[in-house]
Amino acid sequence: MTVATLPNSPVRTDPALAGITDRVERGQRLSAADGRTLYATADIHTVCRLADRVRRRLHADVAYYNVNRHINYSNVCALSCTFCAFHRKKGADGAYEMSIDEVRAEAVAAEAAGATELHIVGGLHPWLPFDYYLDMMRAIRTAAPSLHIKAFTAVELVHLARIAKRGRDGYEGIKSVLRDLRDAGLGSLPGGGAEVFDDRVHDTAFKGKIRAGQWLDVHRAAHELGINSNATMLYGHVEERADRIQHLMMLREQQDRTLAAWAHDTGVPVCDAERHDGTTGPAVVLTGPGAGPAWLPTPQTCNTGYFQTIIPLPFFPNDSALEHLPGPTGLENLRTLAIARLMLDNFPHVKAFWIMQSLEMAQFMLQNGADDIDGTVVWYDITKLDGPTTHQETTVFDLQRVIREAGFVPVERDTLYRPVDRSGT
Ligand code: V47
Repeated sequence: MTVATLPNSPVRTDPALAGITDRVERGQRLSAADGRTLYATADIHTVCRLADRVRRRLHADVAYYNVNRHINYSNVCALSCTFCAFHRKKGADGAYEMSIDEVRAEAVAAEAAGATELHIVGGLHPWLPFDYYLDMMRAIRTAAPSLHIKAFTAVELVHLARIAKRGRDGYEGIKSVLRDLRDAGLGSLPGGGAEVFDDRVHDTAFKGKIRAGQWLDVHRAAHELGINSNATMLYGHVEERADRIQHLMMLREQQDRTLAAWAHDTGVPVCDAERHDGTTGPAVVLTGPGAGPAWLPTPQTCNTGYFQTIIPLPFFPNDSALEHLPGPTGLENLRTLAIARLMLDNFPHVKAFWIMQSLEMAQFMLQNGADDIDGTVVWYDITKLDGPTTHQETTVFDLQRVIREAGFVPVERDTLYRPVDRSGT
């Protein structure tokens, strides 16, 4: 029997990526044009390899998960975003709101099951008063004091400022609502509601929602109050790839401003870089060759809050008004996550949210830029990966298994990325 030999096949890389590779090796910031090149190239291997290089500089072989619960307290929403299959109008079939007692019971059960975090978001409910949200925070804090409450997207917070009659006070109104919620128990903000920072996309897919400037302002206000937050990017619907790059640039610029003083004090490199509007300004780059844990902001070293994590969210068309769209493919999801890692050189973490990406894809993503896969979740109402059920739970054992199989050391973290020590339990 003869065995056919394969012709020599040297690994080929796209020459268009040479400059980007050089910049990543040197720890220089990538431009918007670089971002567009990373999308245009057929050489996805090099894109992923570069993202992995940067990810390993920051986190070596560690990958994070947490033990958490998501609570979607109500799906009643004054808005009708076309990408959203979650919202209902008051009184419509399937519309619900949880009572404070129900939320409290969930919190107690979560704490008893070992959760460290509650992630709470809902629709823009037209008549629940501001006290409902304060009472929710206080009830959780009293009944389950060990839980960190990560709650309310920027969109909800603008709505809360309105119903608390502080909407006319603009930035200060938002800040005072955040202060009240923080004093009642709020610990940090999730990254939802950002969608894609582009006016055309906004008016097509989520008209009526706050625009980019206001979303960024809410997070800026939180950071000024010492509250950490995350950021998302919902992609794969009516936006263009260039819109995604612009979105990432706008997040990056806000983080530059937030981390400038911290970087100066800690010796993290600051250089000049292009901004999304063509001007230049100081840029904080956490991912250069000297990167490592010492280059990561922490609540101990940074006296403001900051963006911790970018979470790229692939659009799920099912049951939404944009159901006719196909949604992004697996490769597009992988590429987008890798590009997010490369462009957001001042974000400590990149999360592959397994609920939307699947555990299987989350493994690939850990090898190509991600360092976090979210947590045990249990109930999740906003998107459904496998059929109609909102029970979407995984175990710590499975989270650890997928992380190990991907070649990483699983580390349980709390919401602020501090390792959780369970040796005494
Ligand atoms: O804001 C809504 C998105 C977000 C759909 O901060 C959809 O750690 C896909 O923000 N297809 C909520 N996405 C989820 C979110 C999140 C998730 C995990 C972790 C964190 C974090 C934040 O889900 C919404 C919206 O952008 N969304 N509908 C859909 N059809």
